[in-house]
Amino acid sequence: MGLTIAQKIIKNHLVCGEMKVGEDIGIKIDQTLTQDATGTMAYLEFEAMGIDRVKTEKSVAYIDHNTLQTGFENADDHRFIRTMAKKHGIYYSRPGNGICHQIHLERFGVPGKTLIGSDSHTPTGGGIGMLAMGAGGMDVAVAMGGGEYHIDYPKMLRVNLKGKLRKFVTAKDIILKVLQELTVKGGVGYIVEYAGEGVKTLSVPERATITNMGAELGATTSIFPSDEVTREFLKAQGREEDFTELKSDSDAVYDKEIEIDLCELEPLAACPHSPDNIKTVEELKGKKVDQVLIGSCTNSSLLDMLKVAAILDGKTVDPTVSVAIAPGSKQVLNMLADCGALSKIIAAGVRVLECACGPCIGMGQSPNSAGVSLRTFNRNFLGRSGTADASVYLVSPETAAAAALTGYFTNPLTLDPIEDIVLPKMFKINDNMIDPPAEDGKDVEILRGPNIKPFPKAIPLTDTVEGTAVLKVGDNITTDHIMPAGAKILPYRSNIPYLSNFCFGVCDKNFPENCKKYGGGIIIGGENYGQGSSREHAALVPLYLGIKAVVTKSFARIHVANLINAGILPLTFKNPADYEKIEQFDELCLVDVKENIKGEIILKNKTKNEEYVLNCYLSGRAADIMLCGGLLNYTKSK
Ligand code: MIC
Ligand code: SF4
Repeated sequence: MGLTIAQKIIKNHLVCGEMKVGEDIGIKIDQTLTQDATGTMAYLEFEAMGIDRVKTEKSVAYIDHNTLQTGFENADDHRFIRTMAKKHGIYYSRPGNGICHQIHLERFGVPGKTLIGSDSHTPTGGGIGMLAMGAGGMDVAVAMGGGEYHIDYPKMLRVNLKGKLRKFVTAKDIILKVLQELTVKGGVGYIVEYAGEGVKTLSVPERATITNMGAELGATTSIFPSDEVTREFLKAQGREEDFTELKSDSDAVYDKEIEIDLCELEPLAACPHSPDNIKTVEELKGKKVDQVLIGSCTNSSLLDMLKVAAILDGKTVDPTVSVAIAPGSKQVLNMLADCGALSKIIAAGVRVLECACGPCIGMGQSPNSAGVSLRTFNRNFLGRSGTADASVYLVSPETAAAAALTGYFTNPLTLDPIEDIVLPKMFKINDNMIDPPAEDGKDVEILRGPNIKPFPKAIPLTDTVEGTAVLKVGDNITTDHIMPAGAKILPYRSNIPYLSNFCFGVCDKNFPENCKKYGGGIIIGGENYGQGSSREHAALVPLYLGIKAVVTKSFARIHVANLINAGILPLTFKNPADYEKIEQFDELCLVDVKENIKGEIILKNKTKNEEYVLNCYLSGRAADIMLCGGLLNYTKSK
């Protein structure tokens, strides 16, 4: 039987386990990346493992999230990460150099290699044919130390792209269409592969927009073939030697297939507050817009920015709209400046932000009260923009630019024609904001600031787990609900005790207090609990607050791994209807936990005098991690 692209890469990297759907497999990791909002914790964890130098082919530490320095905290974290990188053999991308995923694609990504990153949008690398996955910081720390990365062997989903996009209909509209078809949980348990004649019509940055936002499907990752388009991109980045061709076998078998006719695709928008709440821009036409933001790891490539410049050329943005751009990297910004496109953008009245995540993670640019914000980003979860009652829509750069000019949702198909924009034959290559590690890190001193506090240590599992149902939440709870981000809270990513005051703030302001009152407890959740970010803080902070188990209808992939790594029991209802029977503050008790960790566990509801059956089904390794009390203890014990 033939293999898919992802199956070929997995086969080449398989360390343990069988390539059978649902089985736990361990794969060798060639490259890792971290960003600063998850990086401090990941490097503290790496340090706790006591390894001198990373064992990967390439590891890169990026500073891109916490770049708003309103106090010493973020700058201290940057300095800590810089010295850790220098000492332990990691490349360091300085603040201002750009967003991790954009730079990794430009300067480091290699087709056919494996990459994990402490950021859920690491699948951006699938745009050049990498098997690139988001992971918790602890998993990245283990991979830096040479350990394999574990996933459940996924099913394969093929998206057939037919035909060619019309002008002003974009790669963003393709992934929004896929989200409409599959929803935010439709990708769980799958790797999504793109195929068909439409593939060759898409450039690498366009492919990367699609694989980037595959994170919103809940997929393990997404991947494109590596073909002549990939070779041209790598050549233009001065890295043609990194090219290898990758395609699926003609008799490869997929578990599911969908088809998208690019010729018929319309400009789309994801409406508040979920990336799968899709409408056509035509349906939204005429709706007033207050803010337009162009950037983020989804849409901040040179190609995206050049299109925006061409649309805005010689015009002025509507006076009632605040418009800003954040180019994805120094390379993009530098090239925009060189070719005069930046000048067109500035002349039109756009606010130019630094090359970083910025508003995408609520680091500035919060919209006005009840504001309508059009963003070329990938997430529009409630409250993420920093304005609780704002309505955030996710759109393409073309749709964003059209609204910037008119002040209303405007179908970009009605715009004046612009010239065809193609990628340059050669990008401007200047890696002077990427510091290589020291040859020998022995003498490098690690510099720590006072905000860096030790992370909570998991405790080995006990046979009986008692606890109050301190919180009950519904379906599709995101990591932004569990551990919100934003400019005010993000500086405390290395200070779990302080961060804990904000845990679940969007759902229940009293959650931290209740945890203190009841000595922690158990969380009850619905479907797809923990979707979104890879932030392990969404597990470490509940651990700090004394959460012992999370019982849901289903979990998102990265979050469930983070819970296991933190030694918190992830359990699902055997009968989903039992979810209804538990109320907040019921007294619960899990019995014979250790014995049944690979099977079914009984939950006793002492308040209601009822019993429910829960699935635990941890693989051999995951069960051992739980029994040891988390991944760090497990890794040390080996
Ligand atoms: C995000 O887009 O939510 C983030 C911020 O990049 C996160 C990582 C984090 O929480 O630091 C992600 O996607 O994993
Ligand atoms: Fe940064 Fe936003 Fe991308 Fe997350 S989604 S990595 S915050 S740009």
